[in-house]
Amino acid sequence: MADSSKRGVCDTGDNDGKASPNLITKKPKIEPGDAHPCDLSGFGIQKILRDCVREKTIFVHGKVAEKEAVVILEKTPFNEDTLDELFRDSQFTLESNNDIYTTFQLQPPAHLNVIKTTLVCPATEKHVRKYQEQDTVLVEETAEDYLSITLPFLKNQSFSLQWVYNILEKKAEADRVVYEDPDPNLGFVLLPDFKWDQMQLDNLYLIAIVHRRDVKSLRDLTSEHLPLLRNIEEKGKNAIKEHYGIQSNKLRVYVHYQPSYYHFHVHFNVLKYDAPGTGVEKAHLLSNIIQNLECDDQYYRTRTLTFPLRELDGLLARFKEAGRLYLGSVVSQRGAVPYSTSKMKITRGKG
Ligand code: M7G
Repeated sequence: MADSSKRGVCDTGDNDGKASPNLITKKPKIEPGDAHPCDLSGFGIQKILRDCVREKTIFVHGKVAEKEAVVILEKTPFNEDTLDELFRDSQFTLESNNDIYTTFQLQPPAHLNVIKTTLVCPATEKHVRKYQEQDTVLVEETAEDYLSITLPFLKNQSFSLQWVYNILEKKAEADRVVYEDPDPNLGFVLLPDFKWDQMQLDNLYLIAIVHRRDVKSLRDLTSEHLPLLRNIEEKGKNAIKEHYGIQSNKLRVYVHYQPSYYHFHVHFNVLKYDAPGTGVEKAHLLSNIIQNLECDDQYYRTRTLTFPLRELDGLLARFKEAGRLYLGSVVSQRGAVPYSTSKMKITRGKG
């Protein structure tokens, strides 16, 4: 079994989200003006794609050195470990004072005033659409719809998986890997998700990416994959406990359907973090997936699966073209899908 090299965080048992100061791993510093692909000093803003006031995140479309780009700026949670420093070293400007109530503007030292920034460059039109504000509708995809509409669409139109292969082949993010099981069938790489800045545990978010390349999504899973799924659940949770001191019952472990990237992966985040994409219409708990496959090995190959699609998503257009949308929602065929009732045991009380 591969190593789960500890980097930084001390194991304090259940630490309730309190980060050790060692949580932050050393990151290369990029100064403004550096000839680096991430130099955003000349970023030309074209359009605000989405401004999430509550999440304090803004998605901006623009150009970096003539290339299409999307930049995501996000204000991150407070780090309890740096609060002392924040009070000690900030400049305070009085705003108002009334009786026992006083408001200030607090200007923290630069290193405590960091904005998590994600750059996608060159961004495709699909990336721009992914981040754009848009209405969402629920789609009910029968097993047949999957084969005739979704599968052909995703074979041609899905996002590149290059970043995934780079991780699996240690060509990128190798220093961020928290745990790896190298087994070609059961193995996976566990590392911090893009969305997590690793500054505090309150928004801990990791992904487990499987080594095997033949599982696109939830739809492909059968009981053949149970050992893989159980392995990810058990070893992923253990690694997080060991590395970050977070108990498994404080983790949300799930799979998206539809995912953005059709190489099987599992999301791990802390329960108290209301991460994007955790709604019931998109997230499937890994423990439920395992139980469903234990009951019916063809569960995900035969069921009608419901998921949200945004109005500019090409897949939604395909459902419309196929006549599978009706007045803004999908024509439901759930009743028409054969499902093995012999496997259901219904117990009814007397009377
Ligand atoms: P998904 O369910 O396919 O799609 O999850 P979603 O983006 O709609 O959630 C893919 C996950 O991989 C997301 O949580 C992304 O934040 C994460 N992710 C995407 N990229 C391109 C990267 C990357 O380059 N590195 C890492 N570590 N995570 C990524």
